[in-house]
Amino acid sequence: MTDFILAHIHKSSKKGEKLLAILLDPDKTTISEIPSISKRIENLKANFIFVGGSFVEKGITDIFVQKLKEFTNISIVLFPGDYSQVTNNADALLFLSLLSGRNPEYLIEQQIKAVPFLKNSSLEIIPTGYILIDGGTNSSVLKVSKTTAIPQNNIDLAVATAVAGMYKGKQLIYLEAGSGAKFPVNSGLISAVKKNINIPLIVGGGIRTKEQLNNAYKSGADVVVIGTAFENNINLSI
Ligand code: 1GP
Repeated sequence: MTDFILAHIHKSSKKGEKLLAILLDPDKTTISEIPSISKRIENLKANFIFVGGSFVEKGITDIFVQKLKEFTNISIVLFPGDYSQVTNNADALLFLSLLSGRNPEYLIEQQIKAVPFLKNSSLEIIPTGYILIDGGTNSSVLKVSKTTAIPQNNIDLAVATAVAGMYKGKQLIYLEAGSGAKFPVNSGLISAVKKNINIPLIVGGGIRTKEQLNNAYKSGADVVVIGTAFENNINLSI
């Protein structure tokens, strides 16, 4: 097991260099699109490709990541909706705990189920506190996890949740407004969380424009994740 990706994020965070991840959902992208998609991701100078989704069929992620590897050298980080999406073909795995929810399935059960897949694995495993913030839609993560999101104005709860995650040993905090969110996580919330943790911060959900991207960066996001805007707009320039 190596720690290249987390080390990369830490180093960039210290230097104030902002990182971009493009999220690909194997349920929404076909294998035949991978060559052109890889080129588009390289043109955007993304640092990472996150791969995952809420409803991905078993075995698909494995083939999907293998194919991506043929067309790009960008690091591939698994962002799995469930344990069956774990594949050794990627570079790293966000080992997520859904800290904003109270459903044991996503706090510990899925993690236990993932262990047999991780035996002898060379994946870099990154303990990540995953926190859902209300993005104005009933997102897939909310539906699947049967949890509720933290309201955008409950900054104290979002901060306390992130700090608890850090004390529990998480190496990254991920603030998620949900894929296709109407509005991304607000700047006040991002900056309050950032001020209270000393681990890197990922922000995603509903980011569609350069302005929203820069806003998240300025507020304290070290890594921003863009999925829907990339999927829907082949001319996306950010
Ligand atoms: C990753 O869910 C996000 O955190 C991606 O959200 O699809 O809205 O960009 P979008």
